[in-house]
Amino acid sequence: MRNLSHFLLTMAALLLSMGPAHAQVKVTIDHNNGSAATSAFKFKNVPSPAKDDAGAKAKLTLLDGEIDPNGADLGALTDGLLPTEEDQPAANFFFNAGTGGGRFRMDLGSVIEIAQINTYSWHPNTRGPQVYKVYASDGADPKFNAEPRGTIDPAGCGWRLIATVDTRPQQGDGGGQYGVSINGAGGSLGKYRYLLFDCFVTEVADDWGNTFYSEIDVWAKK
Ligand SMILES: [Ca+2]
Repeated sequence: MRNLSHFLLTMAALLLSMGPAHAQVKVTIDHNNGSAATSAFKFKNVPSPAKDDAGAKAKLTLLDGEIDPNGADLGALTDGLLPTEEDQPAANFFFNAGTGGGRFRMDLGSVIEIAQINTYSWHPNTRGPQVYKVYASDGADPKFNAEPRGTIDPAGCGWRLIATVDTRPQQGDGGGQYGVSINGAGGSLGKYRYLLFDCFVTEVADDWGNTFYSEIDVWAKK
């Protein structure tokens, strides 16, 4: 039941969060299908994944949920290495089958001005699309909770909601490769040290709704 309630809370939160607070943030979504989806992760608008972004040195911590033992650890998200096929569990991070997603934190080591956050995924069907909320914090708020677990609202303990992402298509199972780029007005999302990704399943019709995340890039403003 925890899974379903997490899912329902999530959907309610997603709807509520699509307000004007995001006016300063632009989310670009690209989707490669068929032969366009290759190990190069080349997209129409979203930049390809990189090895030398600020995310490469980040420390990743699981805050909530279970990692699927058939997949890679959180480190796969920032190693600059990409899957070479559409269904390659060992080259992707994903939460356990039959669970409703989870949370992890990226610690960039110090406060930096973030220009862009890019997230990438690849799977032949329902584990392709991305559904998540990303929060950020500089850690300075006296109420700051570095590890908000479960249903604790990060926005109530020193985190700022940066974007709500949902790349699921209107129709079909959403298979393919996705690139998402989150950009701030004037080339900046703000100055932050921590990012928190609150990830949700793409569907609850079966146990296979947790996204195959291939890489997350964080770019400092130049
Ligand atoms: Ca990277």
